[in-house]
Amino acid sequence: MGAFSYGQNDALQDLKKWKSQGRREVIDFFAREVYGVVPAAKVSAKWKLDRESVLADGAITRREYLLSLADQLEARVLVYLPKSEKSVPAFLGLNFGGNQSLEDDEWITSIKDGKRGSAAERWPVQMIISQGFAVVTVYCGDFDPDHDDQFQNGVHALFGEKRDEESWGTISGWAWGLSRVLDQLSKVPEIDEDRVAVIGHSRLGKTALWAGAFDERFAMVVSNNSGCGGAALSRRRQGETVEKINTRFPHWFSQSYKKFNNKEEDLLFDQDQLVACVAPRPIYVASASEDSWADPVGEFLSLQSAASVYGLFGMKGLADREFPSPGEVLSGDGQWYHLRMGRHDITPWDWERYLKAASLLKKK
Ligand code: GTR
Repeated sequence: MGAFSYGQNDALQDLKKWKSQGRREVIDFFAREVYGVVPAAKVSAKWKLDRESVLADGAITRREYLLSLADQLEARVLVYLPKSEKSVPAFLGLNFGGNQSLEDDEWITSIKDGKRGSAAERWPVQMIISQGFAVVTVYCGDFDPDHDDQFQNGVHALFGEKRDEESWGTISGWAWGLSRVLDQLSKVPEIDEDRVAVIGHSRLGKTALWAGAFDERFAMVVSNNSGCGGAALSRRRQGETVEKINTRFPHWFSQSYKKFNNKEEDLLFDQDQLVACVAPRPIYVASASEDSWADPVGEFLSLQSAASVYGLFGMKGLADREFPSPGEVLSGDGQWYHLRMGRHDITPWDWERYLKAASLLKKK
């Protein structure tokens, strides 16, 4: 496996240039040509505590907040807080199946009578809380439904926009939603909004990466099994390709992304540069050994390539590490990677490692 190198962005030689120009060019490229541009207009936001309950003999406080955008769209935000004298860091991520998928408990407001507790393994709340972190999650469909509906609803409908080639797709809409939740976390006194890690699995791992690369307020990024359009290098064309993803999920990206179908070499920047936009903030990319569709090697090489930007900040990242064997964790300066044994998923095994890496958010 050869080292993968940039070569497109000469700002990579110089920290000042990267900060003043290079990073901006990369973000601009990914907005216009990959995920789609968010309209410039601001929308109003209201944040209201709807309900609260106390669990585990007071060790956990659970709340549902309502985030209302432009008085049109309502997202229900489920929050778990550990008992703590001081404000705590948090993990913020979207969920696939509705907030009720986190726990088999009638208390949680259900999305479309969805199955309760079906994603409990994916969200080991007790474990996360016991390590001193809050959990903040929203059903992704509250921001945009995950199907091709010509952007008639969800966050896209809030702007009355005229769409063009570069208009935002669903992943960009989800990422924007995450930022709108972050805007409000200063109103949750138990959470320190400056220490929020954004996390996601699979399509939501692509979302977490785009959200964290774009919005520098996120203190850490965890992108789990994110594959094509996430951490994996597109130019390798392994597993899912740009053409395959654009065909199966035409609504995820901008229209302009379609021109790279089978033309990955024309991409001005590959996904490694998006990963680099997270620097110097900590990033954890993870793969699963049986998840060849997401191209684990491509996910690793992308992270490793981004180490050159961490290098500009005086951080080593995973620059000189070999691709690991299943079960191995690589921890570098600001960068982490692991290859979990098994299939495409996010499991307590993954979370244990994320929590360990995120412990640096506790020391701030
Ligand atoms: C697959 C898709 C992947 C990944 C995954 C998921 O069908 O090809 O890009 O996002 O779905 O989100 O579970």
